[in-house]
This record gives sequence, structure tokens and C-alpha cells, in this order.
Amino acid sequence: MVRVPIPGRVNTTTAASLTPLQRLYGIVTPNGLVFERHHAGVPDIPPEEHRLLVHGLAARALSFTVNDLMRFPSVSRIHFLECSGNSAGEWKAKGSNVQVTHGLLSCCEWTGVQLALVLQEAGIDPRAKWLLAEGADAAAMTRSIPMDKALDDALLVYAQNGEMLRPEQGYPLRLLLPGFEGNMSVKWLRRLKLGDAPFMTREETSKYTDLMPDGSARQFTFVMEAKSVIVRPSGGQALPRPGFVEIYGYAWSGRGRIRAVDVSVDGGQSWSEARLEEPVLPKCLTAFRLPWQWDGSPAVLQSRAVDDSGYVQPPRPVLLAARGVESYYHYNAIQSWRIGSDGRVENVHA
Ligand SMILES: Nc1nc2c(c(=O)[nH]1)N[C@H]1C(S)=C(S)[C@@H](COP(=O)(O)O)O[C@H]1N2
Ligand SMILES: [Mo]
Repeated sequence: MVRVPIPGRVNTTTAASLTPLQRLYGIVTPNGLVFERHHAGVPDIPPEEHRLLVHGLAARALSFTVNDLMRFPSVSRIHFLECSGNSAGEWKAKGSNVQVTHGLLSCCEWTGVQLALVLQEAGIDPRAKWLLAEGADAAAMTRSIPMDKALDDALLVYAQNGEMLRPEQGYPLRLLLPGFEGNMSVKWLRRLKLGDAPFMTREETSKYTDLMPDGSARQFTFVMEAKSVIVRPSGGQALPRPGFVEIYGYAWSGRGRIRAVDVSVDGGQSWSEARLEEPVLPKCLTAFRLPWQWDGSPAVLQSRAVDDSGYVQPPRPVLLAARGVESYYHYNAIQSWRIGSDGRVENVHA
């Protein structure tokens, strides 16, 4: 079981690798299978030389070593991380399997410091409404973070699933913004600047905006809306024979907890409520199961997530009607897997 590069793209340093969701059990992604997205490779940072500078609209500018940050009270929380480019290929084409269609998604137990504590240490000027987060990689990845998110549940993370962060996940320090598009969880974090307005970086003006059918572009679409996918059975797999099948998948929402997952085996004509597996945590993968007797005739499997804000994951035609097909990021439509009478499973757009 391995991470694979996005098909058709050479896995150079400025690339991505995809989590094999079809081979995972439970909600925590093992560290060696966490997806990677690097805009300019993985820097090799000696942790003792790394500093986090906090400055701008603050009472004082502070520089922290990783050891300084590890002396703060710590928290561990399980949250998903999803690139907003996850499933982007599905706007116009069909990925062959769930690793390709949904693999820019992982879920880890993250350990670190609440960002709010560190900002309070620097003394937040009341005029500070935004935060610039900057990475120490060659891309110097920079994003503007709203102050209310920074003070709510943002974390400065140094450990992941029980061990120190891996270099490809941002060692020795990364930002984690639970439920927000993965791009904003800046890895190799070296600088936080408090300001009174967004900083209008490349990643939030040219990139990470959503082109709408009327030609306008949505900006600052931070939250990852509710989404789900069946990982077994899924594209590229084959059911050996008619009979009992456990349908297994994941649901998640950047707004909070998953309230329900409905599963259809007839392309959305009728729905059954799946069993959610505990724990059901906010901004976290939730595993669901539905027992099913496959009678050997063609079937189309779908799952539909509902979160505790009442948001319902849209069918593909509804998403396309609202967003068109030129909108690269934030594709969260219902995924359809067709099972043929030979048992083979393939991606279909329904
Ligand atoms: N410094 C830095 N931070 C970064 C990136 C990067 O290239 N450089 N990639 C971003 C993107 S686009 C995503 S989706 C997530 C991916 O995190 P992961 O590689 O740990 O899965 O990190 C974000 N943080
Ligand atoms: Mo991303």
C-alpha cells in the first residue's frame, strides 16, 4: 500500500502524492500514507535553527524556538486535512479510483499549541483582524488567516499520530486550521504577522479562488464543505460474486460534525441511513458502514453527507449548475461508483 503521484504528473519535488483511501481502516491515516502537497519541495530544516517570528500589530515582536513552543500547554486533536484541489479532476473527467479522485485527504491526531495562546503572549493589538502565515520552504507559502479563526481552534503543530511531524508534513512546525482548505495550514511555519487587512498574497488572488459561471471569482472560500465517499467498493475494484457486501466510506465537514450519511445503491433514487462509527468528531473523518446484499445486477452506489449545520452534500448536477465547470477548487459533489454485472466497479458521473 503506497501513496501515488497524481496521474499524468511527474512526482517531482513540486508535486503531490495521494492517500490510498481504498486500503485504509478507521479514521486515522498512518503517517507514511498522509497525502503530500508541496509547492516547492520539502526543505531540510534543523529544528534547533528554526524560529517562529510573531510581529506586526502586536504589543511586542517575539521569536520562538520549537523548544519554546513545546513548553506551552499542549493539546491533541483529530482533524482531517483536505486540499481544496481534492477531486478537481472530477469537474471535467473521471478518475479511475478513489485514491485519484479523493486522495488529497488525510486525517491525523495533531499535537501542538493553541495559536491563541502564542498570539496572546505577543499581545494582540485590537486593530489586528488578519494574520499572515509564511512557510520556510522555497515557495515561502503565504496565506492570510482571519483573526477569529486564529483565536478559535487554530493549532501550531509539532507532532502527528504520536511522533514528531514528518519533513513532508512541515517538520519542525506547521499551522493547522481545522476544516479550512489545506493550503492555509502552512508547513515549515516561520512567520506570523498581525495586520488590519488581508495581505492579498499570490495564493489567495491568482490561486485558490473559484471561477464562477458568470466570470466572477469567489475569494477567501476557506471552509471545506461537507463531503463523503465510499472507499469499498470503489473504482478499480471488483466484487468477486453476488452476496453480502459491507459498504464502507468516510464523511467529513469543515463546519463541524457529521450528522448523517445516506447511501444509495440505485443511483440516488432511494436512500438508506448508514451507521456512523464512533467517535464522530468535529472537522474529522467519520467512518460509515452499510450492509448490503448484492444480487448480481448492475448498481450505482452513492453516499451523501449531512453535517450539523444542516448542509447536505450536493448531487453532481446541482453542484455544476451552481459552479459551472471552470472552478478548479472545492469540488464536493456526491461520488457515484457503478458496479457492472461482472462485479467490476467504475467511476461514473450521475
Ligand atoms: N510552506 C508550505 N505550506 C504548505 C504547502 C506548501 O507547499 N508549502 N502546501 C499547502 C497545501 S496546498 C496543502 S493541501 C497542505 C498539504 O499538507 P500535507 O502535505 O501535510 O498533506 O499544505 C499546505 N501548506
Ligand atoms: Mo492544497
